[in-house]
Amino acid sequence: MEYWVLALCAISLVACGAGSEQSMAVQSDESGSASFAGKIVKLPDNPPFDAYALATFDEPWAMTFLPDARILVTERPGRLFVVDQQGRKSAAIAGLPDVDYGGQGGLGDVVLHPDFANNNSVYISYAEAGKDNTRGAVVIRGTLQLTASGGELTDIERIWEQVPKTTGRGHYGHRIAFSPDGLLFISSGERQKFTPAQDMQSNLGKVVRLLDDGSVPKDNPFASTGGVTAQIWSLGHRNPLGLAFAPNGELWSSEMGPRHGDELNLVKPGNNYGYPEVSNGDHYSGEKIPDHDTRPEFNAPATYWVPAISPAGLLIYDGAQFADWRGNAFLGSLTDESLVRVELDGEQAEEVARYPMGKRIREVEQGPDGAIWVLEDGDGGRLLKLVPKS
Ligand SMILES: [Ca+2]
Ligand SMILES: [Ca+2]
Repeated sequence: MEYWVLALCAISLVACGAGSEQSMAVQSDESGSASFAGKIVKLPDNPPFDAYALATFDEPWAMTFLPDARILVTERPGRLFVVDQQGRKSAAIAGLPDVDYGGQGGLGDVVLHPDFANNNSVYISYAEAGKDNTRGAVVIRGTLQLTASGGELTDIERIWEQVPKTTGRGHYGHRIAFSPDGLLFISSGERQKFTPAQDMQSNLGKVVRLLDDGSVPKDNPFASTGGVTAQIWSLGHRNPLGLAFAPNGELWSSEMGPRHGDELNLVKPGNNYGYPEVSNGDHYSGEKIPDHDTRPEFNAPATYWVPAISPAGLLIYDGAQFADWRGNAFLGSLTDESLVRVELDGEQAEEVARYPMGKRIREVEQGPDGAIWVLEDGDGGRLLKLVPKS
């Protein structure tokens, strides 16, 4: 249905142009990338980019680009779609597991195996139910068989799970990123239970590092301890909803703080990022948490936010379209309804711009042509393509 509406909009500029939005087709740019169709979106504060809305979703959570520039998009209630550069949405991909949808949980991230072009292997995270009203995040991999109208996920294998499962439906984290050398990193939230972030018998409140089949690399910092501890790459995290590698190979993570104190961390092996012992925010109960500077043995964030921005998706930009922004981090802000641009300089980071988007921003990605793409949060969340102002 949506495909035909969009196609009609692309043809008939008058019929679909409503209010502040106008429909238009966009020509190929100088880099020769494919043209795309979309409705131009009026943003609140005249940012240095134009935004085009390509498609809408029911609680979109994550996206990633296929080699042919189509986009995989997850919806938190449990659906996965393929969208092309014209905004045409496939039927929901078949074969996905049932997810525990509710609270902050459901279907989560999707990323491609580094050798996807040859093995069609994708990695997907989601919340699953356990015994006695418990839940936890899981990562699976499967083979993505695409067809003209949609596709199917087959050969599903369980790669990883949060240990232990806990009650509640918050702080799954469950972002996935492959390193430039092909290792699998997963951010794991502390499930709103605080102390697991410092418990080395649990992989909650951690970033874990695995081989692509889910086994543990021998050179992990705690590999010799064995068990779940061997998975741990870094600890003391709260709810790390952003996880991204910079072009120089550094791993960065954005993390929801408690009441204020959101963080951007440079993630290093064996390092402890302090939660819940320290935070530049405080508990929602009003109970104080000592600031990071009281406990120098814990890694302080490269930068932090008081008041909170509630960071979700994270991108370290490396494209040609916004050449001045290469090496900058972009964080999608939920509560501030903005896109936040941060300059990275060694171990330091500094917010340099904030672009109001008028909607909660859940996910940020870079397209193959160097455009910046975002997903709005919630029901009716739009897929937006951001290009330099024409
Ligand atoms: Ca993504
Ligand atoms: Ca911290």
